[in-house]
Amino acid sequence: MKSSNSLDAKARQILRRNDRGRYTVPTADLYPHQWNWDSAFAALGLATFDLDRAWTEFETLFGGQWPNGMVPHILFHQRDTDYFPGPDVWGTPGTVPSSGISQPPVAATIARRIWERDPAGYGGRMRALFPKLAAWHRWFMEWRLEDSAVCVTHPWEAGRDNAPDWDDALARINPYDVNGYVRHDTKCVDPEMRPTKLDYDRYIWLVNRGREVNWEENERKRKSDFRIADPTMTFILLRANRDLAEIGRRLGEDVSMLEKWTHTLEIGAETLWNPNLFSYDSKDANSGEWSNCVSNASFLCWYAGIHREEMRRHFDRVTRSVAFGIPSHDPESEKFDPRRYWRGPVWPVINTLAGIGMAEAGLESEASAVREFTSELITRNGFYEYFNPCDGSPAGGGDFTWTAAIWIDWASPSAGDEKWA
Ligand code: 9WN
Repeated sequence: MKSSNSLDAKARQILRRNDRGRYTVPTADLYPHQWNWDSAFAALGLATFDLDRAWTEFETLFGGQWPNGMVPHILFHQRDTDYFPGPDVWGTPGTVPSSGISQPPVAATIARRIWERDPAGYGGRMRALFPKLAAWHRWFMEWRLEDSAVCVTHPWEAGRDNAPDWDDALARINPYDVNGYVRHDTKCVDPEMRPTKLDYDRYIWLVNRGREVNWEENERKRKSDFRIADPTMTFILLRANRDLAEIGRRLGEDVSMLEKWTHTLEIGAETLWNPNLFSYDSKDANSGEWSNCVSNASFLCWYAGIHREEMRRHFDRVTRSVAFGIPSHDPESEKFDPRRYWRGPVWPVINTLAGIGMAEAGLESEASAVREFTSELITRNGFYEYFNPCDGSPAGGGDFTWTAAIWIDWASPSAGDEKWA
């Protein structure tokens, strides 16, 4: 096992190595472009040793913001890679080639944390970013709400691609016009750790439907090919919106609209309480059906400032069933698969958000357990994308940006205990 000092140094080295100048790739071969929430985490890590570069990361990300406020989930700054699906498949109208969907909006929360390190020095850059963050949040409020909770329109939008949450909705899709493509991901990673071919066909089918309507949100909403209210988006936007309001207050901005949105999202979060499962869950906006999934996103309730004793009990239960928490899907479910991506593996990045929320809610022993799981997984194996919760073995891409970033900021013994808010 490596010492925490040498791991801190290795984490910084990974961030430097994945740095492409004005943005950071999640990992070199598997994901050779700029991903939205990965980039916010990259900024979090970079800020521990290069504040200026951390702000640049956000500026590049928001350089790809669409006129309607949407910030794409991938920005393709260079075209010469064999990543699939690339900009031609997405066929989006933006000036920076991009995907046509978004990703969980962690940016405001992370920007606040970084800004608090040096409010005077970086006030100008925070001020310039503030209206862009607000425009992105407005886009969610305008286009993604269902019963005040936030929906995803593609499994990639939630950032939890093949989570069992989407199985029923995807099963209704017949991917009739998808054929002859070559996957990039399975060239880099064992296919057993990735979504299946049928899942992928449906992801591409959904991209084809978006491209067909030129990614017009009103058309997409009208057709509603896939629309699921989800705890990842709802809890993360709720938290981000509170943080953005706090940033605005400190900048002397009018934050009344942000406060109104927070109130709406608080109501929306409660609509994701599944009374039969006694858990936060995702819900199909088209069919009204619950997914019946206790996922790692369900445990982001504390991060959103919401406490439910039942969730603490689920946490005890799911972490007792595995060697390392938090599994991305309930280990007692028949769909649990400890190696396949979002159907079981532990994701350090979600552990970080959940752990921070638990600490803020005063759940000290749960928060330390999550931090210890994460720290041990990384110390034993390195900076992988995700890990098998049963035996701790590493999975997915290696030398991963957000795993390195959360190590330096949160999981490393040298990171300290300071709370985020
Ligand atoms: C598709 C980059 C991204 C993360 C997502 C994660 C995975 C991509 C993929 O990698 O998604 O966006 O090809 O699987 O699910 O959360 O942002 O790290």
